[in-house]
Amino acid sequence: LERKEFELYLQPQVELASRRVIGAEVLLRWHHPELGMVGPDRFIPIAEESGLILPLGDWVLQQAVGLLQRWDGTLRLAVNLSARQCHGGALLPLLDQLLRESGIDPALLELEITESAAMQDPERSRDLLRELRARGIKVAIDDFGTGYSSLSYLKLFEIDRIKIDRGFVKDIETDPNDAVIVTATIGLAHALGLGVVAEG
Ligand code: G
Ligand code: MN
Repeated sequence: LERKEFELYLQPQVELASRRVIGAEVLLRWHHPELGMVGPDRFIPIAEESGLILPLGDWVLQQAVGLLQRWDGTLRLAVNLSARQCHGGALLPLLDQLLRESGIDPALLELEITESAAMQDPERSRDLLRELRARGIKVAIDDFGTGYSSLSYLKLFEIDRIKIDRGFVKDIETDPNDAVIVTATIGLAHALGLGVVAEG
């Protein structure tokens, strides 16, 4: 962070009905002087373990809100939250500060929490998600179907969207099982009044 070696990549999200880009997911990349580009699958678990995910995660949120402030007010940004950020207690004060200072529409910010992070402490997660949504921030469950795959949290957590893991989506045209799983997940989400994002 001090050497400014992190960069944010934006993965567009396309609304299938209109075929329009409606926003993007913010993905971290580390440009290491010797290792070259390092993916988040390599450094996020280490940052999570060491606690460095907290300043890193704050930086990502600040950058995302800064982008939203400069954009036109229609495109949304999704930001990944780590388990430690969710359960650390500093997230809500930071978000309040960023929202107040930027004046952005909170509904343009979507926070993604993984199944496994949410299930580490279901009660606290439920309270956190409730607090986020009370501020008008959108909430998505990331990597749906890959972690605990417990449907009980769909009852417990108030969320806006489900993100179907890329592992189910990538072979959807050739693997009939994947097609069935994705179809069923979309049906479940829509019946619950939730949006769906297919990853990958
Ligand atoms: O860009 P890529 O698809 O390789 O990212 C893989 C995963 O890395 C994402 O789905 C997400 O779980 C994680 N990741 C990427 N950027 C961030 C970030 O800013 N914070 C956290 N906590 N995880 C991230
Ligand atoms: Mn994600």
